[in-house]
Amino acid sequence: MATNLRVVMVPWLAFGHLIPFFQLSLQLAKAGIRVSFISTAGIIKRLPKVPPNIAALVDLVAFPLPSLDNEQLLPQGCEATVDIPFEKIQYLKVAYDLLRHPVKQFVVEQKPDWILADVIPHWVAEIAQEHHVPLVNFSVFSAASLSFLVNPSYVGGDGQKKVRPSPESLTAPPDWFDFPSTLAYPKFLAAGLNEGLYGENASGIPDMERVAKIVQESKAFAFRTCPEYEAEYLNLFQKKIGNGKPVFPIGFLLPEKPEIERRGATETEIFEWFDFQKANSVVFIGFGSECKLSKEQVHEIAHGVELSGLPFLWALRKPDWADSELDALPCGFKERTQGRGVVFFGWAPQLEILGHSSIGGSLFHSGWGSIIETLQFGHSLVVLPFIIDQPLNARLLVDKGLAVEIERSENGSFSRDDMVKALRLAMVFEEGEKLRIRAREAAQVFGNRDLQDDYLNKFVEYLKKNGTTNS
Ligand SMILES: *[C@@H]1O[C@H](CO)[C@@H](O)[C@H](O)[C@H]1NC(C)=O
Ligand SMILES: *[C@@H]1O[C@H](CO)[C@@H](O)[C@H](O)[C@H]1NC(C)=O
Ligand SMILES: CC(=O)N[C@H]1CO[C@H](CO)[C@@H](O)[C@@H]1O
Ligand SMILES: CC(=O)N[C@H]1CO[C@H](CO)[C@@H](O)[C@@H]1O
Repeated sequence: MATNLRVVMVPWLAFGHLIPFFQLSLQLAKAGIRVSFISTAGIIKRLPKVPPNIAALVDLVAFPLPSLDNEQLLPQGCEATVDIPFEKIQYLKVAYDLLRHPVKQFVVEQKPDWILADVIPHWVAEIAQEHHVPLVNFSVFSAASLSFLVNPSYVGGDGQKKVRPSPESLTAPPDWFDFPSTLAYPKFLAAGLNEGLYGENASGIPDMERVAKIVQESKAFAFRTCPEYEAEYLNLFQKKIGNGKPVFPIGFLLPEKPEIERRGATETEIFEWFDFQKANSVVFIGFGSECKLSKEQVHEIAHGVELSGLPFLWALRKPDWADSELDALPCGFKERTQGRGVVFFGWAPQLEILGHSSIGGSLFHSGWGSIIETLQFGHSLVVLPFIIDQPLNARLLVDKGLAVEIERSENGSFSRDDMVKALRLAMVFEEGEKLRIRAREAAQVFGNRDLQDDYLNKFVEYLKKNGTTNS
């Protein structure tokens, strides 16, 4: 089964990117492809273990993260976006861009057949071109989100005049969409997002310019998705943005069922508590680690969950503004929800929790990775999006009848009463039955390993046939 094919992976330093790149590395190794996964030394230590049967094919390449002249801009030991506040991410990009030299050296020495890159390392496009290694952009976002975010006139080829779009343009479906769609950002997010995409920032290169370089040099695009969910957007991406280059839906890269190692005391308690709950009755609540919620937001969520009367399990990291775990929640919340709900601080075994039969729904930020993890079990979704692609993902889920989105005011605030309505609709109200049925049906796609493996295999075939060695 082993081939001589060698692939280099260059993911961005966010766990929402690192983990899918890591999963893809394991899958390619299973197909006999040799993979070099490039990251920083600190990140490599934080990755899951490579299963022993494929360890020989997965090379975890650890370069030290270059330090900045001004160390205050990026504290030592902070190597992933989750380690730093949002405003510091620009400095992480500055340090990350300095990896250009060791990565180039690595490519020169190793002469891989393919490079699979994220968009943040735009310099990989130059390395690929200079050393004649074909490049594939692997997107950890859905095709719908990228079709919206990547502006074809901005990324399309050299010589074109690049006009920075207005924030208002993000509040409606873009004019390159050639079918009806409801994808759009709420006004309160548009200005910040537009600045994030097109603003220069400390690294001197806007994110959309990074995207443009990678898009132009890529021979093909790979998406962590499948056409059963969003064929229309995959086609749109190929036509309008990918310039007709091959676009591969490579399936959801479902993680293997986690091996249950020893459980800590809190985890044991939770799973024992689960066993007393009715099937499909408990709401899982989790907002990931990248969006840092304010005190008002966390407290409003808490009040909404409390007033909903539903059993819940909330995975919450202690926010920076809270002095202690207890201080993160409204006064008396714990006592008032005793027996009905559990707040789990620290790292929660999310996949194992979502797979438990007592879970019936999820209240979350609608990040793409979490959507995949949740829908594979067919849970009903209640979405409250905050950053980057989350609002677009939420819209698409609502369009497809798979989620209820919590109402927001003009300034982005949301109320406990709207949360109660959305939660009860998704979990118990008669009117929500259709939604619950659709979500259960979605598991036949999202949780279907055979289907997902078929898509991945088509991509593997392409890598094997169309790399440097054979082209
Ligand atoms: C945001 O809007 C809500 C509802 O319209 C209002 O009650 C609240 O005071 C506003 N918050 C801010 C910070 O302006
Ligand atoms: C890959 O290569 C094969 C033959 O080498 C060719 O027929 C095929 O069109 C190529 N596929 C793509 C998607 O470029
Ligand atoms: C054009 C394209 O597909 N770009 C994507 C490449 O992959 C990164 C990482 O997921 C995305 O952020 C890009 O938008
Ligand atoms: C120096 C600079 O331009 N900083 C901006 C970088 O981007 C973030 C997020 O969009 C802004 O908040 C900073 O002001």
